[in-house]
Amino acid sequence: MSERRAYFSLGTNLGDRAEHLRRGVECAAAEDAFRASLVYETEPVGGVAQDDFWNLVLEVTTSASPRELLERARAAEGLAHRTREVRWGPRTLDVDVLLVGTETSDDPEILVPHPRMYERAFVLVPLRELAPELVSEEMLVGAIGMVRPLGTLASLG
Ligand code: PH2
Ligand code: MG
Ligand code: MG
Repeated sequence: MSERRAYFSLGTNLGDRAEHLRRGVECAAAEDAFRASLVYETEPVGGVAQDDFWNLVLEVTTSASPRELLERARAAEGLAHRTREVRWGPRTLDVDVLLVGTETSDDPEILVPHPRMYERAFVLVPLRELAPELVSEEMLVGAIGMVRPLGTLASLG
């Protein structure tokens, strides 16, 4: 498989959010070249009352398969001791595979493109920062949840 660009969404609203994102980026990127968006403070989407999230999007240039990228996402969540108590509830780190080049996957464990990504401003705003050709203005208008840029990951405590 030749290289193409793949995108992950990372989100955290429990514990040391900067540290979870930093370690998550390192783990999800593995040996691949990568770029990270700014970190955004984002309103929780999905109806569960909880603290604001910090979200970013990570681009990797990779020949890894969707399944391999899912394994990286799970490993990154494991590093943050992610537990699953409430669906869409608070979490130390959530790592989702969004896109893998132009590939699609209908494996129920790893749906690509991510089925809810186009509804969510916390995904589309940072994705547009890295890949403006993938996110039109119309898509942004339809997306839900307030987002506010905080700064680069390196600049955050
Ligand atoms: N993740 C969810 C549900 N809601 N809201 C924000 N702002 N950020 C998230 O990462 C997030 C969410 C499920 O994965
Ligand atoms: Mg998610
Ligand atoms: Mg997830």
